[in-house]
Amino acid sequence: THVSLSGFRYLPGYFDRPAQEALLEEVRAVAAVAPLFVPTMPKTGRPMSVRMTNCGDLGWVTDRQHGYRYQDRHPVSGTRWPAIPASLLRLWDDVAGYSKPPQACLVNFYDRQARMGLHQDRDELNLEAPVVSVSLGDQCLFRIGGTARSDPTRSLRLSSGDVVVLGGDSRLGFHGVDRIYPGTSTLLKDGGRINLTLRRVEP
Ligand code: MD3
Ligand code: FE
Repeated sequence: THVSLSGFRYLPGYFDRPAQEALLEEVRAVAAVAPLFVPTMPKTGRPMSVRMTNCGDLGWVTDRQHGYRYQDRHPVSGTRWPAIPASLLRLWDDVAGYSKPPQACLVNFYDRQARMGLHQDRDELNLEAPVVSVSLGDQCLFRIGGTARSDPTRSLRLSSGDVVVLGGDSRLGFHGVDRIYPGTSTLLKDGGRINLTLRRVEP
């Protein structure tokens, strides 16, 4: 791609179809133990359009009262998050170039109408470790810009099995998901898109 941020790596088709199916089963097992929840915006309490869950020692959550944060418990059930699947730990070892393992894997589920507005990820104490993203299911229009909201952005259509590594300067780039393209994948029976992001939260 032509994103001019250092440390941005796009690995199209990293996971083949059988590997995507195996990963989807792992994600279903995670969601069976740690059900998808509705994240709400700080202060306004406005629900986001994506549904979320996590695996790992820490999970990213948000609600009206306490805002964006990482915590070791599911916000509804109060139980610990399930472990990060071994296949995702292997992915991190393969592409992250970071010696310590990921602590959090955020699972975002997008139905055909869901979006994610342009934002920066800066709730992690560790901003040197990259974020590693995996797309499953329907394609999306992903957008990434520079470290100022007003910087120009580039758009990229992400497909099932694609991996993106956000390191270096791209780690603090503004980014978001402008739209889902319904019916562009047969991986999820009922359509939609799943994004997994592996993160190191602490130094
Ligand atoms: C660029 N997720 O969970 S993944 C998020 O497709 C998030 O669900 C989007 O943004 C999604 O925070 C985009 C690609 C991604 C993930 C993390 C990044 C891009 C990033 C962190 C910094 C810069
Ligand atoms: Fe993000």
